[in-house]
Amino acid sequence: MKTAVRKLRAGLNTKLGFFLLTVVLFALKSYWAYQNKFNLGVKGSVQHFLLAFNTIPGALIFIGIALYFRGRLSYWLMSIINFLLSTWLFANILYYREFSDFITFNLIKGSSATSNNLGKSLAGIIRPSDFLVYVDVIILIVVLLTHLIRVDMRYFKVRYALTITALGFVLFGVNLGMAESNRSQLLTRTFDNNYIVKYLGLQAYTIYDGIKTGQNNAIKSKASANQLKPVRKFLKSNYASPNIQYYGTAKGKNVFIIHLESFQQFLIDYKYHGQEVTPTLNKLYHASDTMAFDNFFHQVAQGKTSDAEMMLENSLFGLPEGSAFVTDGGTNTFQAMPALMDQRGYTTASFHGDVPSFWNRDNAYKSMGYQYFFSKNYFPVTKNYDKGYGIKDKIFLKDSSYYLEQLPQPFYAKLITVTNHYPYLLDKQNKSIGKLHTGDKTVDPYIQTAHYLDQSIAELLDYLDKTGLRKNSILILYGDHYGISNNHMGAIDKILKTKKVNNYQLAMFQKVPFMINMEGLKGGINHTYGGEIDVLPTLEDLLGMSSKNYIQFGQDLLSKQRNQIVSFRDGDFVTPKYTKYDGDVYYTKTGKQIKHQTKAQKKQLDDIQHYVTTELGLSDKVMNGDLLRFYHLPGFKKVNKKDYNYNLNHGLKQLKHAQKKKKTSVKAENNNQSTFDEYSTDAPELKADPTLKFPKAK
Ligand code: GP9
Ligand code: MN
Repeated sequence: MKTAVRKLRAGLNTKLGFFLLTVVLFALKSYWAYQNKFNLGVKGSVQHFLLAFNTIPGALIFIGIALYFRGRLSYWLMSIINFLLSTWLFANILYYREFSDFITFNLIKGSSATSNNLGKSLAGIIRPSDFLVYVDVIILIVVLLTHLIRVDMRYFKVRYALTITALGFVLFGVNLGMAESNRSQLLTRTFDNNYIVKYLGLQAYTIYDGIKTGQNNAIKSKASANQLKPVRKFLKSNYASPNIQYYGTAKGKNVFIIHLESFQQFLIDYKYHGQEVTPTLNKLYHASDTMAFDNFFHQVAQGKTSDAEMMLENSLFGLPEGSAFVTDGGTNTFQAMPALMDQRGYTTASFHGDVPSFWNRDNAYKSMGYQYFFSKNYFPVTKNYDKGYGIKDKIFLKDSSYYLEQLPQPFYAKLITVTNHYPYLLDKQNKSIGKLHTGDKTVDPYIQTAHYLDQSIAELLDYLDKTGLRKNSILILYGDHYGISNNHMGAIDKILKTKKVNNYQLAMFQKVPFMINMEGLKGGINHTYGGEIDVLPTLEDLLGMSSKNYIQFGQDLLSKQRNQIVSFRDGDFVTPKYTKYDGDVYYTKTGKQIKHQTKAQKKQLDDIQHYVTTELGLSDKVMNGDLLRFYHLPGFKKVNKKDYNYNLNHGLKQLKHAQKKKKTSVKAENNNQSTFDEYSTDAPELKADPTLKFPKAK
C-alpha cells in the first residue's frame, strides 16, 4: 500500500503525472457540470459514454499546450489554461440558466439580442455550486504552492508533447466518428447547440461556432446593396397580383398557423382497415369554408421544420445545407410576418413543446419579431407528458390555451405540434388505431401518431368553437415535410402499392396538406401547383396587406397569375406539365417518363430550370448576404432584437402587463374568467394527474 502511494506521488511529481492529474480532474469536473448544470437530453448508453469521453480530447489538446514550455512556466500555464477553460464553462452555465442555450461568438460580438440584460441579472442567477467548476483549479494550485506536489524542472521533450497533442486529435476523431454514427449529419444539419455539446463537448462546440461564424461573416461583409437589384427585378417580373375575391377577407382576424408535424398529403382520406386515420383533418379538408390544396408540396432541405418555418414567416427558402434558422436566424435582418403583424397591432406568439434552443428558435424568433415564444419551460410538467422531441400534442395544445386566452386580440399564433415525428413514438394508452404493416418497423407507427395528432386538432377546434375564437380567426394548417423519407423505399412501396416506386411517385409523395379555414370563406379543393414558399403571400393578401413591395419569393396561391412552378430545394421541380425529380423528367398529369425530349420540350424544360435555379440562387443571396439589411421597406420599422426576451419570468411579466394595457384577450372578454376548463381533452396523462401547475411570474 505504502509503495503504491509512494509510486503515485513520484508519478505526480513528474510533469507528465501532474498534467494527467490536471486532465483527469478537468474531465471529471466537466462531466459533472454537463450532468448537473445543463439539460443536454442524454439518452442511451452511447450518448452517456460520449458525454464522459468528449471531456478528454479537448483537455489533452488545450492543457497540453503547456507541455511545450519549460520548468515552472509550464505548470503555471497548465493552471492558467485550466482556469480559462473553467471560466468559459462557468460563463456558459450562467448563460444557459437564463437562456437554455450556449454562448455564441455572435453574442460576444454583441450583434445578437441575447446579450441584453445578462449583465444586470448575472448576480441574481449565480448559485454557490456553480463555483465548483473552479475546485480542481484551486486544488492544483494549492498542492503546487504547498509543495505537496513538486515541480518537475526537467526538460519535457517536444516529441512527447506532440504525441499528447496528436493523441488528443485522434481521440477527438474517434469521438466525432461515434457521434456521427449515433446522430448522422450532426455538424452539417446543426440541429441544436445542445447536441454538439452533448456529443463533442463545450470546447469543440466553441470552435465549431467560431468557424461557422467566421465563414458567415466573411460572406456578409462582402455583400452590398447592389446585390438587391437582380432580386428586386426578379420579384417584380414574377409578382402575382391578388385575387380580388379573397383579398382582405381575413382583415383584422386572429391568425392561427397550425403546424402539422411530418404530415403528408396521402394521409388525407387514408383508411386503415376501413377506419379513417385523420377524420378531423379530412372533415376540415372537405368543409365548404375551407380552401384546401391538393397539389401543394413541401420545399424543405436539411433544416426541415425550421426551413418550413423560414418559408412561412419570410417567404425565403432555407439553405441547401444546414438550417438557415441556425446560421442566419439570430443575426440577419428580416422583414418577417410576426414583425409585420406586430406593426399592425397584432400580438404575436409561437408555441412549441420542445426546448427553445432547437433550430435556434430562441434567437431566430427575435429577429422575426415574435413577441412571445412559449417553449417547453412555460408548460407545466406532468407525468409522462413528453415523448420524442417534446410535449405530446394533446397536452401541448390544451396547455397552450392557457396562454392563448391571455393574448390581446387580434393575435398571430403559431402552434407547432411534434408528436407525429419520426420515429413516431407513442405510449400504448394513447394509441387508438392499428399500425401500418410495411415491414419497416420505424415507419409503421406513423399512422398511429398521425391519428393522435388528428385527435388533438379535434380538441383544439372544439375549444375554438366553444370560446368563439373560431368565428373571428383564420386557420392555416400545413404539413411541414415528409414523415416517411426516401430512405424507406420499401415502406413507400407498400403504402403506394407500387412494385418499385419511381421518381415521379416520389415527387408526388412530397405533397403535404395546406388548408385555409375561415367562417364564410369560399372554399373548395384548389388544384393549383404550389408550395410552402407561397403561403405567406397568400396569407398577406387574405389579410389585405399587399406584398408587392416585399422581398418574398412566393406567389399568392389564390392569384390567377401564378406560374405554378414549384421549386424543390435541390433544384428539381414540379409544374402542371412537367415533373423533374432526381434527374428524371415526367409528364405531371400522367406520370409518364419523358426519355427523349423534343426540341420544344427541351426549351420549355430549360426555361423552367432557369427559373428554379434563379429563384433559389437569389433567395440564397438574400440569406447569405443578409441583404434585407439594405432594403428599406416603406412603413416598416426595423426589428431590434434587443426588444425581445423569451426568458420565462420575463415572458410571464410581459404577458401580464400586455393584458393590463389592452383588454381584448379571450379571458378579458370573458369577464376575466378563464376558459381553460372549457378545453376538453381525453389525454390520459391529464386524467391521471389533473393538477396543472403553470409557472408564475416572480
Ligand atoms: C423540434 C421539432 C422537430 O423542435 O420541431 O424538428 P424536425 O426534426 O422535424 O426538423
Ligand atoms: Mn418537422
